[in-house]
Amino acid sequence: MKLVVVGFGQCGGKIADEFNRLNARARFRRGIEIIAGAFAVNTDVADLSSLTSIKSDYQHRILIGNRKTGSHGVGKINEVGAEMARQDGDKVIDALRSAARFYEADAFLLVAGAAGGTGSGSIAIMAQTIKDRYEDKPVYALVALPFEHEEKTEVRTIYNSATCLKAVYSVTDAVFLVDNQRYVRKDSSLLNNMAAINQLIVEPFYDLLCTGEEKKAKHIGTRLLDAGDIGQTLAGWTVLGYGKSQLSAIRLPFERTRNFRKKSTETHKGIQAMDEAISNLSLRCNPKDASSALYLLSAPTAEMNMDLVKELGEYLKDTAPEAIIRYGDYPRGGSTLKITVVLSQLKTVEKVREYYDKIPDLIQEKERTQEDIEAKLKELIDAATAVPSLL
Ligand SMILES: Nc1nc2c(ncn2[C@@H]2O[C@H](COP(=O)(O)OP(=O)(O)OP(=O)(O)O)[C@@H](O)[C@H]2O)c(=O)[nH]1
Ligand SMILES: [Mg+2]
Repeated sequence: MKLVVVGFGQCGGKIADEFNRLNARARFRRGIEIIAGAFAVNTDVADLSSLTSIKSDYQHRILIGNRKTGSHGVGKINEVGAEMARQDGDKVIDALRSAARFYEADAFLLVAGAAGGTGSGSIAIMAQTIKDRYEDKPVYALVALPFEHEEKTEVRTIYNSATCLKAVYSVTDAVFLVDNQRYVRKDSSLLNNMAAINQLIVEPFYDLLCTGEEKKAKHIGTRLLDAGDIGQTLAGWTVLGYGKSQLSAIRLPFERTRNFRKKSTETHKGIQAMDEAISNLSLRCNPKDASSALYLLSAPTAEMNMDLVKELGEYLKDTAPEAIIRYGDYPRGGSTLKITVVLSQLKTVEKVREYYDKIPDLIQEKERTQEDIEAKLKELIDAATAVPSLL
């Protein structure tokens, strides 16, 4: 599956940059392309300059709203981000079309941080513009949710996240939710290491996108997971994750498992990798809420066997009993077994619900603060009545 990836704002741009690196890896290591074009859109010229992988011309690093924002971002006011996208949407479309491989793309993936200004405000507007223009290609979004400390300390965080999520959900085919806080769970040093977090965010897409693009028979599994399967699975709120197990020794491809004990160890390793994928999902959710799911087993040919595929399917069925499950096997890798899991069509997502539920109080508080400011200003003006005027 080939994607056109477009990042909005700083967060979106950095993650799109990481997708472009993922493509370079696929090209050099596997001789295939998985990204049909990578772009960054921002109101901030410095953010665009800090990217390293996306082509540095103005057709790939697209500056929007420069007169109004002075090329310095929109300072967390996502309504301004939305306005800039409305004004400069055509500029973005023209740039996307200029990509050499644009027409090879199976889908669009738009990326942004929910809590910022530019990305949070512009992603849904651009998703809508792209959808109207290219009706035959699905438009997916990947939205990064803020860290806990941002939710506690920055007033606009919740407001921006809720408005962004509502808008994005209503105009895209599926929304990948990625919770920044999840990535610092096990390793708090990551809190200040966005580059490392971004690598973890894009990693589950690697095999998922590569498998359908393989041309050599030896890398095509008995059950190929292609763009069609992925498209059938993805709808609405979506999470993904991956896990891996180290295989003990590299075996030659013809040396298939005959020994039942060895076979059960492999199955065990497969389940262990799937378990890791599920506990590392990009956002904490209840898998029982998923109406569709997929898993991709990627391992050396010698390690693949139908028992393993079957057991993995049963395991996922137990975890997400209401989901229609699609799967694929991907003969790749030397000594690791990898499992990628996607849970989609989630009926409800607690984290999103929490943002929405906080909005009425936030709006009331905002109105109260505004009234308070106006009352204080009026008091000061009244107190100046007796002061002679110089004007
Ligand atoms: N995962 C990830 N999150 C990021 C990154 N950069 C910023 N964020 C998160 O994104 C949110 C802030 O959004 P930004 O993308 O910086 O804001 P922006 O869209 O550039 O908007 P303005 O700067 O206000 O114009 C915060 O929740 C950050 O934690 C990144 O590289 N990776
Ligand atoms: Mg910015």
